[in-house]
Amino acid sequence: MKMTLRWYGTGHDTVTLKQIRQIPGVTGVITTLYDTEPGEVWSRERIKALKDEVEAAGLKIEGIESVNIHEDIKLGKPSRDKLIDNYIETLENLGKEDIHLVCYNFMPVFDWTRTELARVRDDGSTVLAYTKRAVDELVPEEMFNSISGDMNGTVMPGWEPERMARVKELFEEYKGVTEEDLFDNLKYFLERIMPVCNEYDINMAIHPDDPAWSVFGLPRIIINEENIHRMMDMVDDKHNGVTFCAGSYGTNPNNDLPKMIRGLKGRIHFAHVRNLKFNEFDESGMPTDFEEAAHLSSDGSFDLYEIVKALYDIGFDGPIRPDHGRMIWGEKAMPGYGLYDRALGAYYIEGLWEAIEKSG
Ligand code: DNO
Repeated sequence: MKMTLRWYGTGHDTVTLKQIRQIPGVTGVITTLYDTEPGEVWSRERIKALKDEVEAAGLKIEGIESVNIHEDIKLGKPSRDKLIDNYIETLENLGKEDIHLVCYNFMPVFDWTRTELARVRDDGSTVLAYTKRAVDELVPEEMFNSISGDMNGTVMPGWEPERMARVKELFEEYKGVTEEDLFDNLKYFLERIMPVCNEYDINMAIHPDDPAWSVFGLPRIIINEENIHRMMDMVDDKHNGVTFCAGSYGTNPNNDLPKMIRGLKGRIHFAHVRNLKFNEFDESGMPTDFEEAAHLSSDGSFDLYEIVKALYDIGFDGPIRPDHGRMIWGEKAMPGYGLYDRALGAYYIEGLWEAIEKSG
């Protein structure tokens, strides 16, 4: 594995490349052109400038998270062909700059969903949290308003104000769009981009829906083992793979994370490793309240040793990153993406990896 940290770019991130370079074992970043809109072509010049900046700091771009997919592609509208042409051009430009991993998601309207960005835990740290009650009571347009005050002046991925301004309209467009439609539209997109991925050896790593169930009645498909395999089988190409995000799949306790990892050998192109803490469940055993914990197994509900061991056992050699961290030590940063707790997370995962390697 290659240990990395997500970095949003100068001017968008409170964390600097210089700081990232000082976390032991971190050799690369996962980054993006944060100010581009879905559907826009990323120019080779801008990609090169970003790459030069990262390399000057002694790091490497190990992948892009995300090149976002325009809603018209997810909706299967006629305008999708031109938008997919643009996506292909972006992939070509990334390939020419020797970047071979792209993380993306196929979630309608919202990226990840949380109801709080700064829930205070017993130790005084703050974390992102989700309560079903709040989702049931809120109308989607209000969700952004109710949490935006806690963003610490940053713009969170998937919650850009432009996108939020269109939420109502987007909900109208998704009326009647089923999970089957979404699978069809994803297949169409993947079939069109696979030739360029093969030409430039670009691994596409779909990010799961977070949380791994439908929110606000919108269809969500990348939520469990069965659906991931369906997604890979419908366009069977090794470049059509996944981002294994423990925190997203793990929201559903029926997803056996180590087992899922073992079944995805060769197709996990990128790993997000983090922990969650479940606080309440409904009668069917589904969580109705969870919060993000420290990476350490004993702080949350997941066994991080088993997750890292499964990745080790399948010979995972791609980029891995700690995922959302708690906000600690007075840091003011994008919720989930401060420096301190993610650095602790990286160090912990590296420790687990070293111990597994040496005892194996
Ligand atoms: C949130 C992230 C997501 C993820 C995208 C990938 O913190 O896990 O925003 O980057 O869904 O496209």
